[in-house]
Amino acid sequence: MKLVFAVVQQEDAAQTVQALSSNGISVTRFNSSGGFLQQGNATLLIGVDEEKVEQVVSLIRENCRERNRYLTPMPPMVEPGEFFMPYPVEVQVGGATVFVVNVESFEKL
Ligand code: 2BA
Repeated sequence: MKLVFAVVQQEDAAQTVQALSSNGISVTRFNSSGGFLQQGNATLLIGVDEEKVEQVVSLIRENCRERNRYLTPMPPMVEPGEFFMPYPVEVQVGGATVFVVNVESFEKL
């Protein structure tokens, strides 16, 4: 058995969960946030037999798309009379960041 962790954008999370569920794949969704942008995203936790991992990754790929986000840098300390114009920095996010790990044991109690 494998455990798939997928960090997805919030906009894509509901339809990805729906696609997985309607294909009979169990999924748990956590609200999370990225360390770099400090913006909300979602992490999906999906436990599946190894032969289903490819299907899971395909469903995630089909439902998550790349987007541009903007990060406004923190202003530095400026001396009186100096002027700082914080230009937003464009960052490409997604479709999804996917980790697949081995499961040592799986029980439903
Ligand atoms: P964030 O950490 O908020 O990162 C958002 C996007 O910012 C990233 O998109 C990437 O394009 C950019 N980015 C991240 N760190 C950067 C850096 N040090 N310098 C320049 N740009 C940087 P994605 O790569 O698509 O990642 C989306 C989200 O997936 C991340 O949100 C984070 O929550 C998660 N993630 C990505 N890689 C991860 C990893 N190795 N381990 C754990 N979570 C990860």
